[in-house]
Amino acid sequence: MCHNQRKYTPGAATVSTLPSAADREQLSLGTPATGDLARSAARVADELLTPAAPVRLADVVPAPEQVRPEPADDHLLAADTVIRVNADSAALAVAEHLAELLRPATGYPLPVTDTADREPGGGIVLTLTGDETLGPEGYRLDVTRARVRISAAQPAGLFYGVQTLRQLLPPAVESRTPTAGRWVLPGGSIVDRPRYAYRGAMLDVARHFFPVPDVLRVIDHLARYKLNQLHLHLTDDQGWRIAVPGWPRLTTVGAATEVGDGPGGHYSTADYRRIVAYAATRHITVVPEIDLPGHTNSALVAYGELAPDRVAPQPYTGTEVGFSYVDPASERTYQFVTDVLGEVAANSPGPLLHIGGDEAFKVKGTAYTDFVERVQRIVAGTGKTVVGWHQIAPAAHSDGRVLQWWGTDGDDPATAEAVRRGARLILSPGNHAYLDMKYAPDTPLGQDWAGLIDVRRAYDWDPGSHLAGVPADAVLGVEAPLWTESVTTLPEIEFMLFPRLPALAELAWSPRSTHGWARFRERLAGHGPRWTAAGIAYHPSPELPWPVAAADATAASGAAVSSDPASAPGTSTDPAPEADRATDSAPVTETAAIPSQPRPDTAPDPA
Ligand code: TNX
Repeated sequence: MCHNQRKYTPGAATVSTLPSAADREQLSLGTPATGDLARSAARVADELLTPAAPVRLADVVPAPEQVRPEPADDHLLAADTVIRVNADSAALAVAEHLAELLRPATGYPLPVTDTADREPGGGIVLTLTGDETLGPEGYRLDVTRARVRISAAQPAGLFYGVQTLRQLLPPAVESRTPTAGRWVLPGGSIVDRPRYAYRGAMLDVARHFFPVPDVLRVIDHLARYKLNQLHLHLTDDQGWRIAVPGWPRLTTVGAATEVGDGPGGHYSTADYRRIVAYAATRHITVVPEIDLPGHTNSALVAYGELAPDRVAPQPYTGTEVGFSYVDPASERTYQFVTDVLGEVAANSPGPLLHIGGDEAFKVKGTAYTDFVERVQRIVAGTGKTVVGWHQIAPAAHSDGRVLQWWGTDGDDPATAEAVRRGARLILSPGNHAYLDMKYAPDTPLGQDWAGLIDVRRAYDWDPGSHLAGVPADAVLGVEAPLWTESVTTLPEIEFMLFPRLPALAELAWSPRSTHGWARFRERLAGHGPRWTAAGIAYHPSPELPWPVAAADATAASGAAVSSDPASAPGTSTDPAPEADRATDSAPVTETAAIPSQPRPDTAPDPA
């Protein structure tokens, strides 16, 4: 699929053909993720046996704003370490989250007490301070021999400080079973705040449906890298995934398909609320998307009355786009849209509601802009702020509206003009941020219409100056979308997310002054053993200097691991969301917690 075919051309009536026939065959067969996934599986076993290098304060991803190491001030956690926090319910929840992260591997009880205000002393202290200079999401971390202190103005800042703290412990802290180790944190201090307020990832649960536990685990992955938005692409031609009272056939009929011949599925209201609530515990806001007026075949299958000819089409399980639409000339359509958006808004505490708007190739000119403008008013009526793919740019401005730019050439006058009229932007450039693109020609999953996206390509661009004619202050942030035409399982999601998601997270969080591929690839490679310990099925990108001993061992063992994605790395150790993890029943295993070796030399930077 070439990118020109996918660019929105007002008035173009083409049904855009997505992947080639060969690609499609591969997609609908749910091609076993061979090669890379298998090599990745081999690495899992090897890395768990490889002693990890000591973690340095400057190894954090995303790079913090300021880092001041004090090597003489390392802090050793102990079996009697206590976590102390202010008597504030949101801060207490962060402290409890920290304890839950650390208890399984350390086997320490790590009691949480609300005595941070009263008692001086050691251990881990989380304090809410009045220091507004840190902003709503910033934090300060001070590691000394005597104590580890995270301070922040808001609970979100404490939460991000906790994610940093977690990365400073040896990789085996990610293990779900007690692991013998010296739980050392490198001494010094970090002062940190995000560059952008919007730091997101998108999961397409429409092309393939993913059950709630998979989504919760993806939320955990976002939280590790300080992302704060999960955009859920809830509806598309191949399936409708969210229950709407009064429109039962959306889920009994519209949800029963997905790409290929899988059974589909949907989220009940309770499921959706569970996702939203779990995300909130990770300081992540769900941005729900109902894609309109195109990408609606599944709705039309359920309710033919919404179709322009009032005839329900056949279910669609292929991967083409641009052929379906709800009738923009029918009042019934607006009743439908009002009910659906009202329901989704009611269950979504966040401020944003995404209306899609992409690739409605058959709704042209003013029929399209009139439709978008009316839907923008419906969104405003729910009290939410509208987001749409950048194709909605030609529609009139509405208060606060946000465009999500997914183009590939950085020069888009229609979007720049919408920004001049007041729109703000989320940047998801297809050729840098699209996590459904292949890493390399031989990547067993994914597409390539926007190009190949290796880790460096995901990392090497600047959201602040990416789009011509758009001032830096119009950019709300960055989002990495994962479309799932070819992605069918949780390990496959992880394979496409890691290691690129952390690269995009760094663009969204870190000040531009920290940007640099040579150091980034080293910092990121150091996370490989962490992902292994967490059972994450990552792609072992050849661009990164993975810890040497593990790389050698992988080469020696070859790729002789099953090519069945079901045995891919992420499934090797039951990839449960953190909330579902067992904490204290498992046996003690000796793994990589003891930082007994200096950091191995890494491969020279090819740059
Ligand atoms: C474009 S990006 C789409 C999606 C596809 C994706 C595949 C956008 C708004 N629309 O419908 O899934 O390409 O890469």
